[in-house]
Formats: sequence, C-alpha cells, structure tokens
Amino acid sequence: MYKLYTRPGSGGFAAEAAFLLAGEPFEHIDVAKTDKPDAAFLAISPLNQVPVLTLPDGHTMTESAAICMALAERHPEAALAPQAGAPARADFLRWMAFMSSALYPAVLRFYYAHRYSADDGAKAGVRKAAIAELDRDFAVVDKVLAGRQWLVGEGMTIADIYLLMLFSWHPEADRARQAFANVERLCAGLRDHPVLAKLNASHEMW
Ligand SMILES: N[C@@H](CCC(=O)N[C@@H](CS)C(=O)NCC(=O)O)C(=O)O
Repeated sequence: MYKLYTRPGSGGFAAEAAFLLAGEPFEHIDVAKTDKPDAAFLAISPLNQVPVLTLPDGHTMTESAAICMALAERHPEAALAPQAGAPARADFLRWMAFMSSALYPAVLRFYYAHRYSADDGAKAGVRKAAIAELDRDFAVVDKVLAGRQWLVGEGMTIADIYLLMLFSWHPEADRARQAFANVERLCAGLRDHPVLAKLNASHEMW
C-alpha cells in the first residue's frame, strides 16, 4: 500500500486529493512540525519537509509536484493529467514545473523568511519581495486562464488542484482574489468540489 507523510495545511493537500480522486487507498502518516526531526524521517526527507510518498514497492519520493505527477501516471483512469502524447501534456508539464519552481518557493520565502537572509533585520524585506514575486507569478497564470475553464486541456486535472493549494497560501488572500479574477474563478469552483471541500475540513486551506 502507498504511504503518504503529510500534515494539515501543507503541500500534502494536493497529493491527498490525488489519492481521493483516484479512489486509491493509502496509509496517512501525520508528521508533526518540528525543528528536531527524527532520524527515520530525515532518511526519507532530507530537508525535513512534507509531503513524502512511499510507493507500494518501498521506493520513496519527495517533491509535491513529482508526487502528483507520479500518481497521475500510475492511475490514468482518474484522468488527473493529460496522457503522455496528448496535446495538453506539454502544457501540463509546463505548469506543474512553473508552479513548483516559481510559485511554491515564493510561498516558502514568505513563511520561512528567516531562512533567506543571514541578517535578522531583513525578514520584512524578504516577505515583501516574496509577495511581489507571488503577484508576478499569479499574474502569468491569470493571463493564461483568460477564457479557459481549466489550466490545461478540457477537464480538471491535478494541476488545477495544485494551483488552488498555492493560491490558498497567498498571504494577502482577499487582495489576491480581487487581483487575479481568472485564478479566483477556477479556485471558487474547486472549493465547492465535494472531494476537495471534504479534504479542506482537515487542511483548512480556505
Ligand atoms: N519542494 C517541496 C517543498 C515542500 C515544503 O516546503 N513543505 C513544507 C510544508 S508545505 C514543509 O514541510 N516545511 C517544513 C520545513 O521546511 O521545515 C515540495 O514541493 O514538496
């Protein structure tokens, strides 16, 4: 059976959503937030971060986007991603990489500002720059969503749920919802999705 190491309100949200939408059972392991992780967890997550996925064969992987893409690939019947070779596949890969390499790190810079400068007095500036970067990146996604219901292809994919997760973390949520109306339109629909609404009861993302 799969094992997912996760925590409420974390990047485990998208991976848990993938499991629920695929109807695939998994062992849910809640990892408490601590600066002194145990050695066993560090062995599978060297940066002491969640989510972490252990596959049924015992192989372990970190990185939320990679976990989502692996689950989509292993459970094609759930249509969590366009299949390899499908026209929307390139868009799917592009936006999953964009979200995990541009948006997610900007979120981390805001919430873990102390890690991004050796100067204690720099935290406010790091946070301000993180918000500016989030706005710049969400503006890119917002533009692409103009006239589109979904981020890629013609149906909901795990990329939309990944976007919902990141958008929920915007530190100025009310302003962001106004500023990025296309992202908000997509996210508003997803907040009512029965599986995601239920998952949010434990994650409290919105
Ligand atoms: N690049 C990683 C980032 C994961 C990450 O930063 N997870 C956060 C929760 S959302 C975490 O575990 N933070 C604890 C820490 O960094 O100490 C991914 O996409 O999975």
